[in-house]
Amino acid sequence: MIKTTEKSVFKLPKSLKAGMKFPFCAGCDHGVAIRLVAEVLDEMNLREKTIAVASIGCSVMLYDYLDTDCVEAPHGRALAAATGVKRTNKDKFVLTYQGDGDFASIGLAESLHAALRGEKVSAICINNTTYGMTGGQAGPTTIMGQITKTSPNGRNEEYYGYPIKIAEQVALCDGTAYSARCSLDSIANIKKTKEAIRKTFEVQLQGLGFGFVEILSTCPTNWHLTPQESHERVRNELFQVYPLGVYKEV
Ligand SMILES: Cc1ncc(C[n+]2csc(CCOP(=O)(O)OP(=O)(O)O)c2C)c(N)n1
Repeated sequence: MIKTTEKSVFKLPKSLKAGMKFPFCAGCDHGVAIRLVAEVLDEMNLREKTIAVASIGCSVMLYDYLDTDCVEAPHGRALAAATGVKRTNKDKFVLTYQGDGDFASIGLAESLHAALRGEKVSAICINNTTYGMTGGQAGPTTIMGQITKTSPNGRNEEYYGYPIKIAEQVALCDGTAYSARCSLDSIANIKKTKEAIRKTFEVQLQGLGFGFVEILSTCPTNWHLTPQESHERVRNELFQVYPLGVYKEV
């Protein structure tokens, strides 16, 4: 046998399909987020009992890359689908992976009512402050002054109203057991995001109620910024509007 002193420093999580390349734009955080979900599923030994619900938007890619059972929900309906999946399969582990448009615009009723009902599912929302897949229109989390395809002069309160603070709103629901906002702009914050995902999964396993994590994310293509500038925007502009932290923990 050949002896080697080399140490393995990288291993593909079992919960990610082997031999696939993420299709995301350069600098998009979706790939990091999906990888973290897969790592936590592996570490908590949940892969075999997971049914993931993918939504519409760039988050739909979860369906192709996560090596667990998956269903695909129409735009905004991920938490309605997840409710049905969990209630009829109580022994399964059920998670949703959604964009902010999916979770907090077209799906706002489904999302908040799942939290109010205290559905024992885990929801992950990738907040990139725009409708990414359809080309960068204004979404529910587009911040004041942000220029998008449908707010060419910047978002203003008179025409568009104000952005929604998702993690805070979810925390207000009595059925919510955990709600946090994280970011993927630095190694330290990636580690915190992984811990928040783990916590979100734990509250489901403990039957405590609805678990939620909002992840501030980049969209370099539609923000017209480089990957590096995009993370700077997250730090310099988004952190003020969307402070990181745990908003509820039962
Ligand atoms: C019922 C319905 N309405 C609209 C669309 C068009 N649509 C597809 S993706 C998308 C935007 C998704 O934005 P978001 O949820 O923020 O996710 P992102 O792509 O930014 O990750 C829209 C409006 C659709 N597919 N179905």
